[in-house]
Amino acid sequence: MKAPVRVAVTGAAGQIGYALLFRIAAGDMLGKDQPVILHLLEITPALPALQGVVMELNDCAFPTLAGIVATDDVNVAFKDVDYALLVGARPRGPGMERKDLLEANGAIFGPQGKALNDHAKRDVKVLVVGNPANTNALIAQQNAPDLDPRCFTAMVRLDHNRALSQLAEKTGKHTTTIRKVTIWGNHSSTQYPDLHHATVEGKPALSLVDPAWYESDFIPTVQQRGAAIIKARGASSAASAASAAIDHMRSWALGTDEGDWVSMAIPSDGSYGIAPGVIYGYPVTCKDGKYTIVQGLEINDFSRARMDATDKELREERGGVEHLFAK
Ligand code: NAX
Repeated sequence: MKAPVRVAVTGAAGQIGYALLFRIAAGDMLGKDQPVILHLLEITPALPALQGVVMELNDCAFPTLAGIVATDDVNVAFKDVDYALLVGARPRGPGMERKDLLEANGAIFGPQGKALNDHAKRDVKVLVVGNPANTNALIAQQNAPDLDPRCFTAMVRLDHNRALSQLAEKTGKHTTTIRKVTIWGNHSSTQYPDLHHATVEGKPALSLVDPAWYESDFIPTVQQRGAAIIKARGASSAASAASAAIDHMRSWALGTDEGDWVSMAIPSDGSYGIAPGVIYGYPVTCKDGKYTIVQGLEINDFSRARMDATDKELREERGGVEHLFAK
């Protein structure tokens, strides 16, 4: 067994938290040889429920669970953490405008960014799941001036996995035969699920499906999948979101497969004409705990328009939260 690492999870008593913590504790995220100390953050009224989750975690007697810190103090939650999964967020309430939603989340992710800045390990890997995930990640990043901006990422891996599953179903092949799917941009309905570089059993994906299916069925289905789950289940995606969060962190920490890539929302750096300043979904490979944007992909007019539309939305969101950035 390696020395334990510290993994913070916010919103730990929520529904994604309940699907996530047991898998992290069981070694699904960082490996069966990597003990973890869980740092669980909740708001004060949810502490009793969180205690119940802690009791259940202990009752699993996981070999890789080396300790639990449960708290409502963000400074305790992020002390010396190596990984931080920011799941807790303010959902949109009845009559709430987009502006109010961004503001309410700013009040969560600004202080959390500052606490990470002050207390986390200098190479902390931060994944924001709570929506609006990309812009919440940006707020946290902009309140952590002493950390490398690249420590902050947001989750488009659920969208990536949804794209794999739709394409697998259409082609009658297993998801494991699919490579090089990309989710560009925002985790919202403007995201662009791109199959132009994807392969199924080594064949170009777009040679196996009707272009009309790709444009009018696949893209909107992936974009609207979250809403479809809410309609069917009466609650938002939880186990699949938790599973995608595990996938995101595992790829980042342990690396991506040779000949494939994953989608991560990361600070834009001008690659593919997306100017710096937003947290944008890109195709990336990971090695030795670092991610690198896949370069040199050909982008046609169809893709360009969609990549720019989701970028535009992210910059509008940014415009609504810039006053929350640390000076
Ligand atoms: P729940 O409402 O079940 O749980 C959220 C938990 O966060 C609650 O227990 C709440 O007490 C806690 N919380 C609120 N403010 C907090 C704070 N300041 N510090 C610590 N904890 C706090 O929501 P759940 O279904 O778990 O979803 C969590 C977030 O994930 C939501 O914002 C949701 O929109 C987002 N999602 C993101 C997805 C993605 O792909 N990026 C997909 C799934 C999900 O919709």
